[in-house]
Amino acid sequence: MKAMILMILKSEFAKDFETANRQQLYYAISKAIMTEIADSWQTSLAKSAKGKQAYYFSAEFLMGRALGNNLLNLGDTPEITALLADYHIDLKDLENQEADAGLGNGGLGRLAACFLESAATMALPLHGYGIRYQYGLFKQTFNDGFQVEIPDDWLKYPEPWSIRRDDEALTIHFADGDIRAIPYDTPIIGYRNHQINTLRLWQSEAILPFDFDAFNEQAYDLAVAEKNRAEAICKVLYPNDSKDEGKKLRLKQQYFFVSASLQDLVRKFVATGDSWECFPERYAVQLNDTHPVVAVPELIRILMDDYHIRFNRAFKIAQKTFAYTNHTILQEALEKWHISFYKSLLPRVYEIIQKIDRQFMNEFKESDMPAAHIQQMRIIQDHMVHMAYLAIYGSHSVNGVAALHTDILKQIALKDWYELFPERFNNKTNGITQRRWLKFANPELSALITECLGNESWITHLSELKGLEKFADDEVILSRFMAIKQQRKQVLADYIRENEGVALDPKALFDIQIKRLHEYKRQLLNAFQILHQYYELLENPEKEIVPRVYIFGAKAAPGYYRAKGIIKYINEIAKRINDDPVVAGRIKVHFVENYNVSYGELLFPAADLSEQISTAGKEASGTGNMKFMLNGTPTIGTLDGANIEIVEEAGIENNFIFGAKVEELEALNGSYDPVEYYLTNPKLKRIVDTLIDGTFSDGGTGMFHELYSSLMQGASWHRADNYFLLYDFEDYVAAQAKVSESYEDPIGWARKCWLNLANAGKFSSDRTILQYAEDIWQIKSIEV
Ligand code: GL9
Repeated sequence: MKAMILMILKSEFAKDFETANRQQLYYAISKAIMTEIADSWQTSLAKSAKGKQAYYFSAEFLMGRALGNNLLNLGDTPEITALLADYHIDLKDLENQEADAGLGNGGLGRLAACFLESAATMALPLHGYGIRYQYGLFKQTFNDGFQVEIPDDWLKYPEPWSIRRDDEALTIHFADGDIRAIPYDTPIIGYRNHQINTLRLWQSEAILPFDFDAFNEQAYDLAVAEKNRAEAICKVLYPNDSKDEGKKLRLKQQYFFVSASLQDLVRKFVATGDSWECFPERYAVQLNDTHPVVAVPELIRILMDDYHIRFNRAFKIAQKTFAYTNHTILQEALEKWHISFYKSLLPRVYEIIQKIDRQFMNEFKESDMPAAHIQQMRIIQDHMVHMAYLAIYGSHSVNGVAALHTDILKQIALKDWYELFPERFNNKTNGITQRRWLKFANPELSALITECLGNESWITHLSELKGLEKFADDEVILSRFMAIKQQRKQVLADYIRENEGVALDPKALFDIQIKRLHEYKRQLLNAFQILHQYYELLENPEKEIVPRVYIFGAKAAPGYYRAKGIIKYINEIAKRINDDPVVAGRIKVHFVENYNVSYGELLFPAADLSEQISTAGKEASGTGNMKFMLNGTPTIGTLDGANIEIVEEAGIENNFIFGAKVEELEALNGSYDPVEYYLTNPKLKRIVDTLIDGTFSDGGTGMFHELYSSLMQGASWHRADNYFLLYDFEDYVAAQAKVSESYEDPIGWARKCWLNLANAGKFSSDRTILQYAEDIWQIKSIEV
């Protein structure tokens, strides 16, 4: 290993151990690992190819860093440890050289990453297909409290974890010309089981790098026009979380990676010489939200046009191959494409979609379903292609991502579809991988768990954490547990002081809300509660309270004006509170910059309280909630998404549940008037008024006033206080008071934390992925 690393340093950089810099060392070690695993990777792929395999089609894979996790999953690498010791190099230091692979927006993309890791660990033949964006999700900085976006140039330094395979490149046809799709393969390493799956990301390139004729005539822009057109497709990840942009380039991205991936599968299948009916017996394809749903007509197109299969037969093959996961019911997220885009960009695919739409009509016009309902379910409607409808009709399975979410799909959002195809609907509650989110992010707690349970089996069988319950009253264990929490809080505080220049007291309660910035997630409700605490202290300066540090981490989509207003507002609140000597040592507020996967690895283990306060019915599942729980952190939250299942497992008495339930909000049936709450609750009014009375400055942008209007007035496209902040405010304040009260009893608090950890077993993505494998894909674990 040492010789190999040295060789890479020499061949790639003409350096050695003494002269190489950290980035070069990181690269050389990573490449050496790639060399080490090459044989296992080949063997795994060959074994997998013998049976049925599953493919996760996703526009997003939020992988984060690879080095630390790969070392963890591979197990002992004494050569590397010795080498680092010899040259006094800290492994963490090297890990920090790696750029996060931030090719995703949030939960949906990170779920894809957890699934790949869990599948490899469970030895399931599941591979990922996606896009190799040149720029991932933007980096966030703050300028005077305003979010500023910076391009995420994650490929600036050589990227060791992927292999470019020019020999497997494919051609993709668009109406405005063909382009090449080049695969880059990244190994997905199972936990100490020699199973290695593949994430294949496609990069778009021009067929010819430049036009010599144009070049000779000195028309340089024209000479590279084709290259620019092709490379534009993979240039950047669209930074929207749960919002459909309806941009033509986005449709190009989707079709590009879907067509390449399907061509890749068809090419492999043709080599087997089997009959086409066997295609779904060899390949299962999971469509991660509607982003890859153009796969349905594209597979039919390939079968019809390249292999002369009739439409009906091709449709059935597609239907048996595809399964669709819905990740949100937010209306603005449901993708609809104007037919003019399809006609101009993908005319043949559009013809196939028309055939599918017509077949749907013909199939159901004589059913029990009223004709008007069928009309509302048309795949092509009002000159738009409805991707979710195309997905449901063109696949054999439709799943939601938490029990409540699946119920809402069946009873409300997709009610008509559920009536037509009840057998297609199923739930797969999300999960997270405990290797990254506990073993790697919190090694101290992992060691304590292993000590208590007597073995490490929980690392691949998370429900064994249940065995920790018997230590719930063991004060020695609980105090060691809380000491570890303290240590993780110190590590986080040190990091924030060094990188962001803010001192946080690790003895205070760390109350953390980290997730994308969205109105439905209600960071603004959290901010209002903080202001409430602040004003209470100003009124009673001597009041003793549990000291708290409120930590936020969130990126706002660059075009989401309101979300950016909320960031600025929280930063203004932070400035005011942190500068006020009256509350010093009692409340502090900090918004971390550039929250991403690596930052999450520091934040989740350091939390005392997990904020999961979305409006009931809006958060399909949430997965951050599970990461906190797994690190022994109680939730303050609404009965939304997977929170419901979390308290079912951990006990409602060990969490802090508040707020309206879905049924309650439904029953209001539009009669809710936030102004009433505002006028009848002077404390609340005073807080909401800080948006307009000059308490805080929005730099003259009008952002705060706009936030105020969104709460008080509504607009043509939404009701006033659409997300019920004022409705839930009082209950939230009361729940926060209970948190403080509970925290004052250290043993009682530790017990709550411990019981959350002990009951986190259900939320392993190992469980989730095994359910997909069994219920939807019908794939089996490989003998390893
Ligand atoms: C999301 C949901 O909003 C989350 O509640 C859910 O946990 C994840 C994973 O299933 O999916 N749907 C969605 O569009 N996003 C989610 O996080 N947003 C993005 O990450 C793009």
